[in-house]
Amino acid sequence: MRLLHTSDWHLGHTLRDQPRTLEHARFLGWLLTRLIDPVDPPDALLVAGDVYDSANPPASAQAMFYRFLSAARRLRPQLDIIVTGGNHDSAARLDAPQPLLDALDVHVVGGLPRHGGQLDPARLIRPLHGPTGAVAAWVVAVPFLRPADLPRVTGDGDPLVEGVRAVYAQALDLARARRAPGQALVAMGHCFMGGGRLSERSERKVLGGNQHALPPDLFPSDVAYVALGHLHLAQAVGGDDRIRYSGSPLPLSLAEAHYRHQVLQVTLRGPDLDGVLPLYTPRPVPFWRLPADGPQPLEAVEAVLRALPDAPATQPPWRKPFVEVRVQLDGPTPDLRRRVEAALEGKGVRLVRLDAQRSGDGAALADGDATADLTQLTPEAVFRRRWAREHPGEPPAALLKAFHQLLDGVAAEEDTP
Ligand SMILES: [Mn+2]
Repeated sequence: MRLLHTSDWHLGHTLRDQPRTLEHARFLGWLLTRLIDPVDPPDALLVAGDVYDSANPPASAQAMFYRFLSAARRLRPQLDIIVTGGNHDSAARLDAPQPLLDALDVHVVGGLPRHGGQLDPARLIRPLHGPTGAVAAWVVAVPFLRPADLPRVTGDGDPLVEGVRAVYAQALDLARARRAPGQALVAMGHCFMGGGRLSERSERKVLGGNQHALPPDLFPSDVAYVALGHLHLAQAVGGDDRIRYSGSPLPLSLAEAHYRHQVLQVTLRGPDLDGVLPLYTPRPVPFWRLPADGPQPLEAVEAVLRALPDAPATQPPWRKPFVEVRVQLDGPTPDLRRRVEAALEGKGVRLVRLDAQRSGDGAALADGDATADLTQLTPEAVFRRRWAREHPGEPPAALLKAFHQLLDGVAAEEDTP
């Protein structure tokens, strides 16, 4: 049987106030075409968390999600659709429409299901049907686990890691008990596994950071495939082909511009993994970091930006490239943003990040004098240290004079009762 594994849609995401709505609509439209691919249509769709970008997604993002589910069901009446919650999702919000989604036969697990205060593992497991309609696999659909969700486990080992292990063990045991010979075991999760590569800016560390990276041995060798969400770069964990992040379908920060965004087509043969194939997602909006080979002095950067082709007259606003501009500064440049924006005039791009690197020595205010105490430094000394952090040489006399005028003004205000 074939699974499509995807995650980290982050519907409702904005990049510096720029909506991603039409990019998401493009992706979901593309995904619908994959569901009805005449050559290799999937038998199940697994969405491993971070459906939404925030716990309070805009109504438009929720409408997009429901429109997708309803279209998917209409196009593929027999498709198994399993969705789990991520750390960006509100578990309760994902779970709230379950009575309606039950009618569509869409299985959503927003948060860890409980019954009478106890984990209810039966809600975590679902049969997956192969092309003939017979059960071909069982999925253990575990959502993002918050520390408060975890069972208390005593004994050796980190209590959080062992709590996660206990949840998977209980659910996997139940799935093992239900499956017939020849049926595969599949797990889902939204977590940070040891050995994964992080994106620079768009993933939050979960379960308290790196020290809580989960070990791949949560998934014994009888688990044919593990569909993970959370890391935005598609990757197999620790070189194990079975345990995979599909990555996000769209770049969610400029740092992800060079990822090859994808969903994964997973083939199971009987109880075993047969193969994993990346299906690359469309990238309707270019992401540019300029200059391409790193920060340069402002004049050189302005030349690079002015040399960009002018925007085609027919370009709709949502297709304008997202741009990060990287500048090397060697002194104060109060009109930096204005100059960059002027150089980009007419280029039809969206400036989402202006990265100014300064050639000062980068020292902290108290560097070189560990005993320095703000109460023992004059305001001018603090000002000089702050200057030295970002700029070479002494501060200009006019700037010092302006600083003292401000200081006198503040002192005069403090004197007034
Ligand atoms: Mn995410």
